[in-house]
Amino acid sequence: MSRLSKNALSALNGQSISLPKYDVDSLRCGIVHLGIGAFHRAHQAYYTHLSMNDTKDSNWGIIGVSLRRPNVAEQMNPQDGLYTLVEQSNDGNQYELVAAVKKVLVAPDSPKEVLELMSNEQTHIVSLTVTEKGYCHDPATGELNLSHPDIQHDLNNLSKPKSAIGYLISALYVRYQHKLAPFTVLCCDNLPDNGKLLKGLLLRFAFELNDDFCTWLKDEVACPCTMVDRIVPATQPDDIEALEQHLGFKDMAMVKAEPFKQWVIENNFCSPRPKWEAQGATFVENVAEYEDMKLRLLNGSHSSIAYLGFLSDCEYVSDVMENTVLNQFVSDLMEQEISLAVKEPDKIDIHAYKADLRSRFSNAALKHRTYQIAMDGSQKLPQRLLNTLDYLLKHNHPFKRIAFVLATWMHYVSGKKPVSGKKPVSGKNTFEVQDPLLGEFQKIEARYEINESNTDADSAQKKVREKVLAYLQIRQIFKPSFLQHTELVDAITEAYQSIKQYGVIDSVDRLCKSLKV
Ligand code: CS2
Repeated sequence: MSRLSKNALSALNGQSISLPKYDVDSLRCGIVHLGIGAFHRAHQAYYTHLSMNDTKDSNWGIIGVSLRRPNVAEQMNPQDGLYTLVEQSNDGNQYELVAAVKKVLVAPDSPKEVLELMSNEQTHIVSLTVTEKGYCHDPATGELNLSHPDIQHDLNNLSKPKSAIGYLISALYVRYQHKLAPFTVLCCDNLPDNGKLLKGLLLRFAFELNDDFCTWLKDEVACPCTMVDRIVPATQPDDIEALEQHLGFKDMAMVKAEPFKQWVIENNFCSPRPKWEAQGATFVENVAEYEDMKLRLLNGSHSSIAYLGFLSDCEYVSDVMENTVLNQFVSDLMEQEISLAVKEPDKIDIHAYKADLRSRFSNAALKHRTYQIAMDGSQKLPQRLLNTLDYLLKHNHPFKRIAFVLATWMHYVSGKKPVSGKKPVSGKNTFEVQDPLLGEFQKIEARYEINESNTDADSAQKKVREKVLAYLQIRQIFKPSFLQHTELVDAITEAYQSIKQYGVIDSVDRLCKSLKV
């Protein structure tokens, strides 16, 4: 079967796939995107594609950059950057061919080319989806981790950087030195106040370089905050096969996504930009309330679903929603705890928003793996659940469900599924934990595993408490105040012990009953 490329376009005409309405051969690039994964292709690149469809011009093409691996370049470049977006719902699939990405560069192979592009005045926007850990910061404090090996490297090798921060600084420094207009830095990762946070990291790095540059960066470079939303599971080999059956072409760069999409952007650009608002993006003066709502309700529930679900043998998010006990837990978590720490933003009906979330999580056509969401918890928990928890504790609001999720996460990071006496987990009991702080978790596990054996019930309980405290002492994740909150430590310890004894689902059931009394 032949590979999708520009040559295939005429054969696709008339098939059940929407084709670009702009001239794909004359794509000019105004955007460089760092971290071109599936999410960018299904979200920002798709909005840009819709915008070019609308205006029929091809002025806003994108050059994608991968900061580490060559796989996306290998998927996209042989296809002239083309890819299919497959929107999946229980009503069936919708297919759209996207041509907004001109090519993909692999930064470690061509750092000079990437920097030249970013330094060129034709580039108006540099956007990013480099995941939470790509910012080389401490998630608990939001500060740049100056001892991060990539930051250390970049401070000494600015012409051949490794990190996203290094690339941004290096290109902005050239623009500053040559008195060129800056580009807008558009952060599209799930971090609170993402634009502000990124600007803080850039300024911290620039402070090490040059004072005047620091001032220029502060005054001239806009880093709008954004709230991005679309559920985009990783593409699996059988998705590519199914699409091949449908299209008659092999598309190695396809992405699948839910039909829903949302983008709220701070109205703060220092450069021209596409008219994304004509495609449903919302421009506002302050994104914080939208961002908090999304991070806390959607992502907070998502991570909870991932840990509870994965340890209960639910492969997909929709499997969790099909389980009555877990489904009820997710609803109660949103209604009884998270919602207390969320303000309703302008023009949003929060009840409808939550109902939509439940139905989006239940989309069984989407096959979104709990394991995928569970990765990098150390980078995700602070903005998804811990800021909420902090608020709940300060206001004396209920918090036991979040404490339960934390206990589940503490089991998860051990890399072993808890085996309850009643229901042994099916399949393999151990699994690989993907997290930049895995080394820390392993140290804690090793310390307490030895001590846990051959102990009576009382000292076992004491050991569990010590283990919980050891996790809560990880400064990059948890606020020091959590350690002082006895009720919180008790609740996590109790939940941890219960999961060990009864497994996740029975423990959830017990917790729900105890909270309803
Ligand atoms: C998910 C998000 O993988 C994860 O951690 O929670 O990627 C989620 O699907 C998106 O933020 C939805 O907008």
